[in-house]
Amino acid sequence: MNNKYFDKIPKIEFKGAQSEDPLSFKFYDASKIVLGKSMEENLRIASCYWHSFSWPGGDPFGGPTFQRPWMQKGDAIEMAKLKLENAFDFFEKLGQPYFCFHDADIAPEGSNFAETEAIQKTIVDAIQKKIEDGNTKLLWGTANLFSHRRYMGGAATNPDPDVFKYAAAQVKMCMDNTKQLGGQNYVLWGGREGYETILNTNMKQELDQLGRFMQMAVEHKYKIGFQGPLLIEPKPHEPSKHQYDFDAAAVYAFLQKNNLEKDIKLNLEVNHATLALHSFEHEIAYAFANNIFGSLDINRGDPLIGWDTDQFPNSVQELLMPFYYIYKNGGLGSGGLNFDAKIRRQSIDPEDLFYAHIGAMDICAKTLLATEKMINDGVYDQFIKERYGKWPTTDAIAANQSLEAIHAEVIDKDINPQPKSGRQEFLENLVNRYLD
Ligand code: XLS
Ligand code: NI
Ligand code: NI
Repeated sequence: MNNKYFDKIPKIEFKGAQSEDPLSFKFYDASKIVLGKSMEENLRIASCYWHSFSWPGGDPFGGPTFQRPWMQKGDAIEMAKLKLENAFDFFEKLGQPYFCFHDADIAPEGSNFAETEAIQKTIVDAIQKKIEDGNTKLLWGTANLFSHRRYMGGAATNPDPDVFKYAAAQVKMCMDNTKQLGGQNYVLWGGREGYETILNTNMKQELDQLGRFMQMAVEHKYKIGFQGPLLIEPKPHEPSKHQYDFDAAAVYAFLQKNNLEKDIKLNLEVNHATLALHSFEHEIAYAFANNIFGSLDINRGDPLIGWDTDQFPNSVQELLMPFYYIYKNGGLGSGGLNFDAKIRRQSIDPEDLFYAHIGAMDICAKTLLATEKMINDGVYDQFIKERYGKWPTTDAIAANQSLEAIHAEVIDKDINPQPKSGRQEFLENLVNRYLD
C-alpha cells in the first residue's frame, strides 16, 4: 500500500465556473475580495480530522469500508504519525486555511492518563511543526468525552466523581494543547451530557456538575492566557436521548444560570439545529440577538433520515439565510466554517475526499457572493426597518410608564391598531434574485 494516500492528486486551483476539471474550484477563489475581505478571510474554512481521517467508514450494520494506509494494522503511534502526514498533505493540496480535531482523533490512548498525555504530546509537537512549516492553522481543538466506555454515563454529568475528574484532566490537557497550537477557539460538545432514562437520573445534581465543570474550563482559560473563546455546541439528542445542551436557547439559559454568558459562546451546527426542529438561521439569529455567536459546524442533514448524517453542504439556497445573518452581523469573527461532515461509506477513493471538500467550498463561496448582493441591495434590511419603524428607541420604551398608564392612553387616544401585511410571499420571491 502506498503510504502517500493522496499522491496522485494535484494541488487544487481555482479555474472558474466553466471549468470541467472536477479537481478544481469553480467559485472558491481564495483571494477574491467579497464584502471588503478575501474569500478565505470571510469563510475561514476548516476540515475536520475526525470525519475525514479517523472515521473508517463503518455503520451500525457493517464494518470499515475505507482502507487507508494509516488504518492498517501496526504500531498505533506510527499509524497516528502516518495519518498526520497524509492529513497535512491533504490540507496543503486543498489550500485549507484551518482544521479542527479531538484528542482521540490524532493519537491512541495509553494504558493510563499520564501515558495518554505523553502520546498526545508527541503528536501535538508534530502538528505544531506542520503548522509552523505550512499554511493550515488550528481553528479549534476539543476533547472527545463521549467515545470511550468510561463516558457511557456522561463525562461532567457522570454519577461517578472519578469520571468527572478524568474528564476535567482531559479538558485541561486539550486546552493546553490547543493553546500550544495557536488554536483560535476551544469547543465543548456534550454528547453524553444528558440521560437515557430519568429513572436513574438526578437531573439537578447533573446540571450542577456541568455548571461547575464549565466554570473550571473558563478559570483555566484565564489561568493559561488562552485568547480564543470557549464554545458550547448544542445538539438535542444522539447519542443521549435527552441532551442538556439541546439548542441555542437551552444553552443560553444554562450559561446565564452559571454566570458564563460572557465567556462561553456557541458553536452551531446545521444538522443539530434541524434535529432540534429549528432552521439553522433561527439558531444563528438567536445567537446574534443574545451576543453568544461563536462559530459554525457547516454540514447538512437528510430530510428523509432522522439522525445526524453529517453530509457536506451542497445547496446555496439552504445556506443563504444563515450566511445573510452572519455577514450582516459582521461575519465570523474568530469563528469559522468547520466541515463537520463525512463522505459516504461507498466513497472509498482518495479523490472522494477532495470532491466533497471542493464542492462544499464552492457552495460556501457561491453563497458568500449571493450574500454580498443581498446585503448590498438592502431590501430586507429596509423592509424590517420600516416594519418596526414606529417603535421609539429602547430608552424611550423603558421610560414608557406602566400598564396602568398605557391603559389610560389607549382609552384617551382611542388607540385602535390596524393590521398590516407581513409580505412573506413577496419577500420569499425576492430570494430568487440572489440564487443565480
Ligand atoms: C457530533 C458533534 C461533534 C462535535 C465535536 O455530532 O458535531 O462532531 O462537533 O465534538
Ligand atoms: Ni459538530
Ligand atoms: Ni454533529
